[in-house]
Amino acid sequence: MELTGAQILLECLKREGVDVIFGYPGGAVIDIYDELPKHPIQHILVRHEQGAIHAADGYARASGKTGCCLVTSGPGATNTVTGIATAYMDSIPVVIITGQVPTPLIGNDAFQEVDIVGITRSCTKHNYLVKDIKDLALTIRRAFYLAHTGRPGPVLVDLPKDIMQAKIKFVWPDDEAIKMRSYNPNIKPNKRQLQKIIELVKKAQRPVIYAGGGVISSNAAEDLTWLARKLHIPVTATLMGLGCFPADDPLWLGMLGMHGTFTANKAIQDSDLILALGARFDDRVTGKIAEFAPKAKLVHIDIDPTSIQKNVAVHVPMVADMGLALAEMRAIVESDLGAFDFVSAHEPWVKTTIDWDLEHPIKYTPPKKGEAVKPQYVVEKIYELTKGKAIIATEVGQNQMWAAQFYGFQAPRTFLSSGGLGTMGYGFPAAIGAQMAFPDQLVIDIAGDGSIQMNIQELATAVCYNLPVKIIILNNGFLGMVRQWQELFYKKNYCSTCMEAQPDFVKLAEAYGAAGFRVTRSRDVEKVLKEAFAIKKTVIVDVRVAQEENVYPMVPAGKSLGEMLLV
Ligand SMILES: Cc1ncc(C[n+]2csc(CCOP(=O)(O)OP(=O)(O)O)c2C)c(N)n1
Repeated sequence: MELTGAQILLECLKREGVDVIFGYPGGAVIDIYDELPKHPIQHILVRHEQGAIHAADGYARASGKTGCCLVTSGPGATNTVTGIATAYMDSIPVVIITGQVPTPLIGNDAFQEVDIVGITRSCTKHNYLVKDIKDLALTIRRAFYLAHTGRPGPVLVDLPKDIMQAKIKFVWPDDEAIKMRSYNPNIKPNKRQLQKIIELVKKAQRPVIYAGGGVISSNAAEDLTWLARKLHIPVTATLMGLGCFPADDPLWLGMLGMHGTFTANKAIQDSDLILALGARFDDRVTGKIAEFAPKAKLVHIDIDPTSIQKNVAVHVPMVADMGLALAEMRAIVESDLGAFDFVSAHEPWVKTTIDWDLEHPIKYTPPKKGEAVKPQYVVEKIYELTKGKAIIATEVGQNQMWAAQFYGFQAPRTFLSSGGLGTMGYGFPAAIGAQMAFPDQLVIDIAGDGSIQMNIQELATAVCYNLPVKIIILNNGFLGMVRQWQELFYKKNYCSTCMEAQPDFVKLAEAYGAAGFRVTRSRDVEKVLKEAFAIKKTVIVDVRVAQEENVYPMVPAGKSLGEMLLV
């Protein structure tokens, strides 16, 4: 039987396991929307296309599946670009379906035409314009294959309207057909090389594991935790790696980098062996590269060969899937157990790191009587009340760093944050995506008053689908992180960072049909949070926090990790 392009697309999405799609209709995709109700795919109508792509991204990060969004041509497509770049920088698998004007009109400046394939070339893993209905099914299959294999990432498929209306006999391409000669990610770890790494660990006196998002995306957190404990190696992680190792374990050093802990940064600078696992030596992590880990041999395992030796020179490089590499390493260690006493070998070093932590724990000055709530206290309370079991999304800025520092992440896929791009407005729609994946989980967006206003319109989406996402605004009345830089490095010239004319967030929540609370005193924080978490509704909690609180420690941009500013 012949199917239309729109029918083929939906049939393919179904077979790819897509159960939810985030989108926004328009003329170019109306044929797809016309078919959608006949398919077992739930469509979530967002209020802005940026919301659709961030929600698909949040769904992917939380669930480990590939996220999917559908938008129209022209402005619909361009509205997704920030979200595509966000997913690209953080290696998140999403497939973006964009409508396009009919093929005969392409290049004619037709109504709502943009060259979205050209625009997104540098921020997608790959992108396609389908010009012939014969290619449609294969293209969709390849898009999903590319999105989730190798180093994951966003793949865009641009679909002209006439292709959606054309008809052809539907054939589901088999696994052989989707293979591409030019695309063969190397996923197999080299066993000899792994043995060599274990030998290096035996010789090391001050080893550190530096884990990144690759550990989470390859579902390797359990093996990493097992190995760190067996080999008795302290663990630090990037922002993207939070949750790959339980924060209440004595081997946990905290996050490293610009707003990392004293202990993690000191450990990196003193270490003699660093195992960099699925991390890419971002400048927010390394600080001044020339002075990064001056005493250490570097081992780097990553799925992406172009990430290796890109920012720093490494001694032992290895291209492999992190999940396979750590599973294999675990097997080697298990078969060799008893042959080497890793605990005795590394105990003095572990003890040193614990002492550093006692000397310089992550901390803040509690408010004096009558002073405003400290934002860090709010995050601590959220952690206490949820016992580290919630899914936490964040916006960008100080709120993001306080969430990273003061919430003890216990499990992978419980922290959703825009790491690479630092996209304000990411957290709330991402939380909506995560809540769709896990309807019974507590999903919280820790927000700033600036960032939340970037995608506040998605309150309507959350309310419409009864998504009980909690938005906790750490409301300092400033674009706090920029203000902090102005304070520290620009002589307090607070130009355009004071958020005047704020909305009344409580009334705003209510206007959308959500619940709203305001907190102004520390003693009310716990009570209100409890109440908010108990309600099965979308909730905003507007917490008025100290306006000029800073995030510490801080490594000033361009300085080495050894040059931290402490509280
Ligand atoms: C889309 C976007 N625009 C601008 C920035 C630059 N920026 C980084 S942090 C920040 C301040 C964020 O303010 P707010 O959301 O109130 O959070 P706070 O830092 O106060 O917690 C800004 C403007 C950004 N990261 N993303």
